[in-house]
Amino acid sequence: MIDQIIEKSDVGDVLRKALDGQRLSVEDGVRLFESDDIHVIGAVANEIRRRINGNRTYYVVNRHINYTDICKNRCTFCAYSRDMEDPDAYAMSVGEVLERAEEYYEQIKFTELHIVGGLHPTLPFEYYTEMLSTLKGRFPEVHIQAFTAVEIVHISEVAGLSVTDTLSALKDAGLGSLPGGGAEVFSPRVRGIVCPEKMPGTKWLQVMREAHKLGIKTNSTMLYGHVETYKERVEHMVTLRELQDETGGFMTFIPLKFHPENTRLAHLAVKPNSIDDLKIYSIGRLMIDNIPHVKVFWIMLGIKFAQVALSYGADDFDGTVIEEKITHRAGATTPQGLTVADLLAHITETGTTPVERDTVYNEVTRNAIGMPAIS
Ligand code: V47
Ligand code: SF4
Repeated sequence: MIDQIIEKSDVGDVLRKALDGQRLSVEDGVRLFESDDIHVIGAVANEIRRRINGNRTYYVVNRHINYTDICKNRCTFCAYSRDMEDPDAYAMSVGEVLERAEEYYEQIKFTELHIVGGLHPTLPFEYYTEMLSTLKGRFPEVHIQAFTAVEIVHISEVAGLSVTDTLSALKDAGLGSLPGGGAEVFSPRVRGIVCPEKMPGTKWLQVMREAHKLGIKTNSTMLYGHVETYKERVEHMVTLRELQDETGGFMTFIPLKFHPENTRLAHLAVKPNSIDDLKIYSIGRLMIDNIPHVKVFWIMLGIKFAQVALSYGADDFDGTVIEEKITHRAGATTPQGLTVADLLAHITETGTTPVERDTVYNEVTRNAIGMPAIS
């Protein structure tokens, strides 16, 4: 069936390569983005998704906490960050971070805390280690996924330590894995426009390499829909694929849809259209053949489209979240979080099978009173 469909497609030769397990080149990826044959591309991405993850759609019961919005970088795409003197700027104490975590633990027994923030100029190294050790002391079973590669470099500068020593110290304090943020688009041209103060993409990759060497798994992302070209998107994907060949430490690839409101890129005001959204998931699945999961962060994509993305290459629907500030300050109209019941309903509606996972993709089962166990 799929053979007949791809035969008629203008990108049939590229899709055939993907189905035969051959690697796609940058040129192949650009042709896929240029093609209008999105449903055929999606069908092939769905086939590959099924080969890797079957009919399963993973979800995680988690709680996001953004500990500070004060950031010295002030990327032009970011509506979340503030300067220290801004009246609504905030930085939580470790006690406040703990309180945030406590708020929902009794209700949903989350298995993951996802913690990221800005690059705060004065918080000391001990703030980060104490945050981790306090949370780990209180919630020993919960996996702490915290600090993007950009924060890790900032924390290492604050600490006066190498990246490796910083990662080791954070791991000893309770860090479980790194989220995928800060990658944006690796192209120096794009970074010069959207995040000129942010460290180069090569540094992001180096932090991930060091983390993987220490046995710390990580996610990977791409922020799309601003000034990047198709070629720059595909090159970003190939760069992730190359590092994954080397380390095997990436768990998932997460396309992040740019929200322009309240940002200094608001004048672009051309949000990626829905076809482009689907292409990102499908082409991401096809290009990056060695990262096992493609995650849809429904907060950024909207629930309905996130459901559709599950048939276009994505296999992971993240998560309960509970509180999200980064995209909501940039105009997102999605809810801040979802109940587990709603999450299950949204996944089930797609005809796929919801599977609760922990952060590193072990399956989770719950007993009669909702306590999680990893199987
Ligand atoms: O690096 C910032 C993005 C990232 C905007 O690893 C924006 O599981 C859209 O990385 N419009 C931080 N995106 C969040 C992040 C993340 C989120 C969910 C799950 C995971 C994971 C990671 O958010 C930043 C940047 O790429 N971002 N501003 C904006 N206006
Ligand atoms: Fe700071 Fe991250 Fe926002 Fe850039 S995206 S300004 S590094 S909080």
